[in-house]
Amino acid sequence: MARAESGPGEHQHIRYNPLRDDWVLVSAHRMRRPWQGQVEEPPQEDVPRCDLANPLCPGATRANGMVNPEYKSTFVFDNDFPALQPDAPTLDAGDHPLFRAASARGVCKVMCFHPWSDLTLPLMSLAEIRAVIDRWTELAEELGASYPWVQIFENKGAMMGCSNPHPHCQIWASDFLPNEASLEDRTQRQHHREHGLPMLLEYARLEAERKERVVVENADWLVVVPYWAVWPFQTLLLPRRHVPRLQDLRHGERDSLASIMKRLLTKYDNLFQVSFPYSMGWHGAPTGPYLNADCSHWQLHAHYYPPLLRSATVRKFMVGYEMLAQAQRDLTPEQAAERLRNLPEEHYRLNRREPRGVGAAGPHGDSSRSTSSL
Ligand code: H2U
Ligand code: ZN
Repeated sequence: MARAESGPGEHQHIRYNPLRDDWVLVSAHRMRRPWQGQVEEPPQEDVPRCDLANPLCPGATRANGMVNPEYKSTFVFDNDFPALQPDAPTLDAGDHPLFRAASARGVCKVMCFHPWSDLTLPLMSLAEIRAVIDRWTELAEELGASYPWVQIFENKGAMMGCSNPHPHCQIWASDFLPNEASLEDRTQRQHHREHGLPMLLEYARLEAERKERVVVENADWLVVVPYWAVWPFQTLLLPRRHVPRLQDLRHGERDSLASIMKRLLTKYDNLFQVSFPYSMGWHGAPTGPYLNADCSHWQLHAHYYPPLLRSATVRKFMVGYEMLAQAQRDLTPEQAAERLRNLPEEHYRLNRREPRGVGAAGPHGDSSRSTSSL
């Protein structure tokens, strides 16, 4: 079978994802087809800054009857509807290999990024984003002391299942390696064994040289639409040096991370001039008992998976061929990267006159956010 040549252009081809050990079908010419299918509601733009009916707001009452404190920065609480709980009975292995089960233990937390519901990460100041990164790191370290996997993830926008219009993420820690974690552990371990260096460190170096899939970069970080991206505007955020876990970042790297996140997420919002929906999450070397094991094959990274394809209201569906055969994408990763790269780094909402006049400085106000024009 013929594999993709180095310049596949508009011809359909398949590309290999070394991190998931699978393939994606790239059919760039399909972007020209008409769309008469489902259109989505555009993301909500008129979110009130504070609404006591929103359980994530400071002072609001949550589902379990607890009242949130008047928090001023980040705020972490135990999820009132946790998918994982610390206590679970030990299960028998099952009486047949086709009916296997195992016990699962863990904790689920929710982290509010900011007291204001009308902000999102790209509209927050660098100091406020840095506070989020610091809290992520603390949680990764604290929960990672005993749990093998600490999954930090953000569902942004109703389209990605976000249940509250308030900037927040979730943290699920488990006493087992979830599927994606064990898959990436296997592929990175194998690459390290065969090539002698971490897969994603080598990948970042190559992408930095090749440039065609780079969206934004700074001295410490690189964001690319990966060569094997499945979602139209999927990106991969990578450190330039070998960093196994969030808790291994230096202070300067946390600052440059805040900066590159703000630049990337501003571009995302500017693409269709909406608060861009996505699911994102961090992957790094496993923790708990793995803290004493050799994890040198692991490289910290964040995945961003946005569902939108051609406008604020037309999303990509992962159905049909994707469910039954393999993932397929329409525009090439290079085209997606070029579009994102060419977008301005000033947020579109900061150029727009808003009906609501807002003058108050934020809890961490600094010059990187013009709160008065939000
Ligand atoms: P999502 O927007 O990604 O669904 O995250 C919000 C989480 O907040 C969700 O998992 C939790 C939900 O269980 N939550 C509470 O724990 N208490 C509440 O009062 C509301 C929402
Ligand atoms: Zn990953």
